[in-house]
Amino acid sequence: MSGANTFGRLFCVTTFGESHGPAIGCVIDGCPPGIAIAAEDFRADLDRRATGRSRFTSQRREADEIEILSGVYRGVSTGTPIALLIRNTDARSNDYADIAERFRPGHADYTYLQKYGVRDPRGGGRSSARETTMRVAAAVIAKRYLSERHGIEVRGWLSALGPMEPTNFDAGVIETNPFFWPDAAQVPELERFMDGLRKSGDSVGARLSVIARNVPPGLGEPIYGKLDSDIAHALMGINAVKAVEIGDGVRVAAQRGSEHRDEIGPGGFESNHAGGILGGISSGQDILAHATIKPTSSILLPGNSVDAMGNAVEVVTRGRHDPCVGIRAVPIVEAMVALVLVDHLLRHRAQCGDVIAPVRVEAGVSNPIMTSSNQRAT
Ligand code: EPS
Repeated sequence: MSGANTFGRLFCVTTFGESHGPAIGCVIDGCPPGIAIAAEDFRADLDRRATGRSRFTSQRREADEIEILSGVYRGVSTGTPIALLIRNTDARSNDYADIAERFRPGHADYTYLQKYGVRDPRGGGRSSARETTMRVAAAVIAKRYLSERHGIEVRGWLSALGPMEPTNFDAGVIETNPFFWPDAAQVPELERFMDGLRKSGDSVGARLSVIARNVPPGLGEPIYGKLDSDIAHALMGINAVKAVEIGDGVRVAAQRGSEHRDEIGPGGFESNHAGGILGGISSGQDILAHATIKPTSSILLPGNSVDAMGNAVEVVTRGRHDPCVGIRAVPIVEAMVALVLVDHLLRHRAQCGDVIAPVRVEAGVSNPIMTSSNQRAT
C-alpha cells in the first residue's frame, strides 16, 4: 500500500513540497525504460498550468524550471526512480501574515489544523494548487509513453465558466485563448466577465472536460479497480473539485435506456453516452470525463469566521489569488487522466497481456461532446 501522497500502483508518483517551501518535487517509480525525457519537454504543459501567464489568473510568477535529479541517462528513462524538482522562486509569505491565525471560510485552513494540529499557512502550504505542478510534470512523461507507445492522446478544455458554457465546439481554438475555451466567438465575453469578477473581489467555479482518444479496450480492473472509479478518484483529488462525471454523467438520470445505450453497428459504436467505459473497463471508444471546480475561497469580500482562539473575526484574503482556479486546471485534468491510463495500461499488460478477444468493435462515431444539458457538438 502506498501513502496518501502517492498515486498509482505500477506507474507510481509521489509528490512532496509546500507552496512557500524551498521546492516542490516528485518521484516517479515504475516508469518504463527507454522513454525520451529532457528538461525542456516539461515547458509547454507547465506553462499551460502556471500562474501569471494571463491577467485572468494569480500574478505569482514562478519560473517552474524542472531539474531532473535521477532516472534519466543520455536522454532516456532508465527504469529507475525519476526524481523531478522545481525550486519555488516567487513566494511572498508576508501576504499570509493577516490570515495565519484565522481560517478562510471555505478553505482547507480549518480542516488541516483539525487533522494535524499544526499547519503551514504560507500560501496554503501543502493544500495549495502549487502541488499540482508536479502532477502535470509527472504526466508529461506519462503522456509521452501513452502517445509514443500506444497512440493515445489526452486533451482537455474548459466546458463551463461560472454561468457560461460553450455554444460551439472547435478543438482547434482551445489552445489559442487563455481560457482553453472551445468557442472563439465567446472569448471577448469571457474576458469581460473575468475583468468584472476580479474588480468585484469575488471568485467563480468552472467545469473542465477531458477526452482520451485511441485508448484500447480492456483497461480497468473490476470490481475495486474500475477505470471509471480510478478516473473519478484521480479527478476528485484535484484541489477544489466538487463533482466528477463520466460520459453523460448526471444527465443519465433523465435518459431512457433506449437513448443512453450505445448501439453497435457494422461501423462500430454509434454513440458514446457511456464515456468509453462499460462495467469499469474501457470499450475502445473515446474516454470522456468532466470535473467541476468550486469558486476559490481566497477572495477580497469579507466573510465571517473564527481565529485560532475561537474568537469571531472577519476574514479578507488579500494577495495573489485566482478568481477562477478552473482556468489553470485544464493541464491538471489531462495529467490525472494520463496518470490513470498509463497505470492501467501497465496493469493490463501484466495480467492480461496475452489475451486475444475473438472480436473487436471499432470506436465508431466521433465522440459526442457535452456542452450543456441539452446541447451537443462533435
Ligand atoms: C494559491 C495562491 C497563489 C497562487 C498559488 C495558489 O499563491 P501565493 O498566495 O503564494 O501567491 O499563485 O498557485 C501557485 C503558486 C501555482 O503554481 O499554482 C492558492 O491560494 O491556492
